[in-house]
Amino acid sequence: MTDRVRPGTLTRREFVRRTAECGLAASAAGALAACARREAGGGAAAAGRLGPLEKELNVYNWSDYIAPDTVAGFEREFSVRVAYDTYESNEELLAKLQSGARGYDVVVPSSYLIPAMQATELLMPLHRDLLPNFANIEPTFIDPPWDPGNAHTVPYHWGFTGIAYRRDRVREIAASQAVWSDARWRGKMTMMDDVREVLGSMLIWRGRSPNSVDPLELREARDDAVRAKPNLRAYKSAPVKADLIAGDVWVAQLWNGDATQAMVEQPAIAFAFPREGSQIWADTLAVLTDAPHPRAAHEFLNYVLRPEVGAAIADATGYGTANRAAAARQAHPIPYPSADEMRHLEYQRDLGADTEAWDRIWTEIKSA
Ligand code: N2P
Repeated sequence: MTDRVRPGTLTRREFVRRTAECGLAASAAGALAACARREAGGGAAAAGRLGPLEKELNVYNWSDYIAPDTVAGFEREFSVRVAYDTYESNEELLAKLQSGARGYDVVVPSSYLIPAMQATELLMPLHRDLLPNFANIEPTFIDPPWDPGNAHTVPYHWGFTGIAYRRDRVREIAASQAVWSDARWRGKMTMMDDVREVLGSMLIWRGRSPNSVDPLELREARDDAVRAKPNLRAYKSAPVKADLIAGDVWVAQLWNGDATQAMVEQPAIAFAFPREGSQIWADTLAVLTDAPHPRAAHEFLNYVLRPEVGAAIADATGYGTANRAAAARQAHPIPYPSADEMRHLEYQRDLGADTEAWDRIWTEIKSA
């Protein structure tokens, strides 16, 4: 992997190479996007280019982000053996790939990670002719800003960040990003082990954008995070569900679906939406450029896109699905936020070269 590049941009050399491949003049980014769309459209030869279905598949996904029988069902039907591995953050996924890990086929990056993965050629242009079930995708997620033409990714879930808490331990809770500085819950609170979530919350608390790259705003957010740190038991993401259920943690920054999963096991858990607003994201299914089993990877994506498979996953994970046909099968699908609700939600965006500054600040917070 090379250095990170600015969102949606390529090095000049890379741009020329890719446009030449598509038979275009290296003149306009629009032409490149159109080319990506053409590639994604595939053609009858696509299956042939990928060869026959392999016998194995390696999936690298977020923890608790699939239904219990999704993988077993795929293995049975396609006679493919799946090795399944999990991560807890986009940064963990990227670090793993940047450290040279090879062998993964399918990964599940969030929207903000996609431009950097595309620009560094980590993602394979999808062979859309192998994904007929892509037709089930909800129109909201077609041609999204983070992946024009859905060239490299299949929309999976969307969700937002809030505050999970134990109603039986914490009588009243401020539904506010201010809660992290409330010393009453010292040692009983966690924030996620996730730079975008921790700094993002602090920025929102001060009325800033969670995508800010303003050095002064970032310093202020860092200082707020450092001040809140003594109140925290740990930085812990999805695995904090077990601590909430056990009652060791009373207030936890958490994504809505993981909070729902915890509530199913412990009805005393509630979920609050911070009044200052919060962050929204969309997660996607993608195939790595050097995937050893690209055909099986496409088959898996197409399988997950089936209405009944997608509905089972959305039911098990508690997240909103990007699959309209799957949502139609759910007893209680999670409605996408209305325009009014969206005013309190901001999509996490790629920070480009400023990702480094964020990473540096995260190291400072962690070592404070
Ligand atoms: C799954 C959490 C995935 C949501 N446990 C984060 N984008």
